[in-house]
Amino acid sequence: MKQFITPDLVYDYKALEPFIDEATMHLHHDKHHVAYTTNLNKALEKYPEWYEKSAEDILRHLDQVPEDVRLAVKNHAGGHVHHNILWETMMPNGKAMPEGELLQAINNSFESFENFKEGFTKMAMSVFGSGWAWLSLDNGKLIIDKTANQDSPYTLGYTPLFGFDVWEHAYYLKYQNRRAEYLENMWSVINWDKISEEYLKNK
Ligand code: MN3
Repeated sequence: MKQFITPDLVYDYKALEPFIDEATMHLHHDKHHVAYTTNLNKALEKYPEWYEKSAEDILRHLDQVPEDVRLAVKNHAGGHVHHNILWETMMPNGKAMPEGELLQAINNSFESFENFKEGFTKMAMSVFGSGWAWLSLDNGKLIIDKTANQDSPYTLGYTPLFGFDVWEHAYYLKYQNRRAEYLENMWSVINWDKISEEYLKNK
């Protein structure tokens, strides 16, 4: 029977230093992400047919998940998928900005890349407590949005392209309460090529 697995990082745990530290990467990937995946599998034990679906599809159709496990599935499928996106859209020595069609679309939607960056950072700063800021596609249109906890853009009908994780576990070891400094440094480790690829696939 297929169950959900936590993918290995495709770069070293210390590859994102000094922006994202090695200890945080270990804690975040090996403990937090693994726990979301384990608990998603556990939540679906009574309904193994759901293991056959993608976690993205589960989040898109949460209302069809059996009610007794729906809340657990929402939280843990969300945590699982969102961290998959996070690891894939970070990289060492990331480019400062995207190129080509994605850059054009960002310019069209937000006037300029600088404007987009500022709006996205503001959105991430405005998350009260735990949650995420997202760049998503809403019927082909780029939007900046936020969700609380592990609530998912997929459940809202959007396709997330990348997100900033503003749960304290994502930054507290290195940055303590300095969320703004963490967010500023996140821009140095973005994998714009991967995000462009997802944009072109889903637009
Ligand atoms: Mn996290």
